[in-house]
Amino acid sequence: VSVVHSPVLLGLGANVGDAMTQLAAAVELIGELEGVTVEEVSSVYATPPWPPPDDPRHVPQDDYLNLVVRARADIGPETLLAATLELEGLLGRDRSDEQRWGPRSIDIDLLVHGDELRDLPELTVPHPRITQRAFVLVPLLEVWPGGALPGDGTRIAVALSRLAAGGPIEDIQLVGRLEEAPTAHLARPDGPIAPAAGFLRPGLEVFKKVGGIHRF
Ligand code: A4P
Ligand code: MG
Repeated sequence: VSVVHSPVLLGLGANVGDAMTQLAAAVELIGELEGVTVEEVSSVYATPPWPPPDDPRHVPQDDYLNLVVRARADIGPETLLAATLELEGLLGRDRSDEQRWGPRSIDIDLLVHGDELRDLPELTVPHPRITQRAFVLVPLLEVWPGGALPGDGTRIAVALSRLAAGGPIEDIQLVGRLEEAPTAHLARPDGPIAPAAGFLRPGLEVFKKVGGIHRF
């Protein structure tokens, strides 16, 4: 496991059920991962589904709520992704019942993991579609204003201005802060969370014990 001191950025989205509660729960659980410290959470934005309606890949669905989390991690990208995939399942996401770019109760994308570069189907980092998505770039710029993508070094601000040159981004609406959301109570699963499968090495304890009711 590599020790990473450059920031980790995670993109979260939800458009099924109580999206605000799902986002709040996901942020809380990310902060409880062993080896992960959440440093900054962006505002919440309401965003139209991507790809847009004039794109043949568009899926008609409700608007999303999106935010970006900036964190420090001393776990590598494979371990972190395994953990966030596990969190998605814990929060009720059922991937067997999904369409690409279709509606989802919670989606956690690993956008950037320090200077790490991966180019595999199961893990591509930086996330390959960051620069096409205002719903990622706007909250990303908020929490990482001087940020640049490892690899080609594209600055977030430059990527956003390029995207804006190609079409409107004013559809991205500021909703507010997670901590202002009216989701005061959140039922949490009891007991320890099962360790993630997949990339996780046997014996590695990713999760701290969580349980009970948390307040936001
Ligand atoms: N995977 C590879 N690299 C990564 C990475 N960097 N982060 C693999 C996360 N996952 C990564 O994930 C499918 C597989 O991708 C995972 O098993 C993992 O091993 P997925 O979440 O089902 O992704 P996907 O839908 O196939 O593709 P993509 O492009 O990641 O889609 P999104 O972003 O997850 O699409 N519109 C708005 N406005 N807001 C949204 O949040 N989200 C989506 C979902 C579509 N449109 C949206 C939004
Ligand atoms: Mg995803």
